[in-house]
Amino acid sequence: MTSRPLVQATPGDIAAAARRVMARCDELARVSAAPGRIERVYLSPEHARVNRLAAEWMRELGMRTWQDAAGNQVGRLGAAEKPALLLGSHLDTVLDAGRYDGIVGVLMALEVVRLLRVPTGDGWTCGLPFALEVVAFSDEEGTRFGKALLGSSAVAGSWDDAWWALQDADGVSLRQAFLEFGLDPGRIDEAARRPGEVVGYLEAHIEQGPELDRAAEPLAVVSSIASARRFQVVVEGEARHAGGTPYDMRHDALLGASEAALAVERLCSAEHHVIGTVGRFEAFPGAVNVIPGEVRFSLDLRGEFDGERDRVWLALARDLDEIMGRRGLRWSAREVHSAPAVFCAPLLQDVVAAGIRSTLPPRSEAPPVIFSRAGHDGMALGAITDVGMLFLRNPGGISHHPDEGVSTGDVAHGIRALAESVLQIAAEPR
Ligand code: HGY
Ligand code: MN
Ligand code: MN
Repeated sequence: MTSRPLVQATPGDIAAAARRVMARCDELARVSAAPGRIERVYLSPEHARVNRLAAEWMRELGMRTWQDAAGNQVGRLGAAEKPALLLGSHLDTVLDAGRYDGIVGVLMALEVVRLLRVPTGDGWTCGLPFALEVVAFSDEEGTRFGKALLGSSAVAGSWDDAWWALQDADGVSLRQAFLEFGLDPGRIDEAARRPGEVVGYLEAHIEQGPELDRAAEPLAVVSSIASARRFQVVVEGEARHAGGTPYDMRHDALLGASEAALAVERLCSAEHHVIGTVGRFEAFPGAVNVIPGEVRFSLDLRGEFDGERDRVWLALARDLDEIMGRRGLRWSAREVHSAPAVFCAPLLQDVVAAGIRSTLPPRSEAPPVIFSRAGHDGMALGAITDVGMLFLRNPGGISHHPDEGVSTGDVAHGIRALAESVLQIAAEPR
């Protein structure tokens, strides 16, 4: 690691790059399935449109571009025989999303390529010991099919054929959606990278919480990414007349499920780094004058360590047995997503810290280091390569919401820090 900054860009270059990132975030925000809000899910027409835009911006930089077998949009600069350092993030969104979650990381990665590329006689190349690739992952959120990290799981070679049967809210299977998007399910393995092809994965992302804002810090090193498990829980009771059924005869699925949701809050808030959320909650038959006979709700459970997370899940299962037994209800849970915690590689944490130092005023204390409660594509990439992440301050810490934010100034710092991180990796003895 060298303490002398390696990036040669002028403040004007960096400021122009940050302005371009912010303008392109606004442009991509207009590609949505729902007017007036941002909604872009896997294998949708909107996914295809942002891939075309990203490919165009990659080609402008002289990158070779392709859409891989899982619908990820990829750009590469550098000799074909070199392994690649992967940069990037995701372009898919949650429902009614903000415009920076994932998006800003893809666009910052493109600006790093712009800063580090070197001209050749008829184009550009990458003068580093590795090639640079920018990957715009296609499904980090799992919004459409419930299973997250589908695009990055394909790149990591961990695709599970059981996922083909996953269905979206309209009953369209993942297999059918692939075919309609123009992808061949039989070729999914072609998206997989062999470990020797990749030297690492480095992602810039907004912090999806308030820590940096509260600390008045623009950037942070990420230490690890929380492990995740997602469940679809069903509570079954008895639908009956809302007026004629006395309380001692009721088996109200909604009240049992409501106690369950409160148990999630009680158990998780007693833990240091386990977080549980009930995000979707549906009562059936859903008539105002019928006692709900069935409730289906989602559970998103995360933890800094897999074991802590799993211990809370077992405690919750015991609570659900007690609640439903007391109320004469039945419950079941289907796990729809699971990803282990990923600990960012020490070398990549160090280069990200060096990158942060290179762009901020000299300081005695080390840059902030944050545990990411949010999930990221690095959770999948961790299976094949070292992962590093740079967080950018998000004013108010709001995310997965239209008010999600990041400042142009912090994006400028982030671009310089990310570029410096790449050069620090390149300077490492190989
Ligand atoms: O859910 C998450 O934590 C991420 O934003 N997909
Ligand atoms: Mn994200
Ligand atoms: Mn997200």
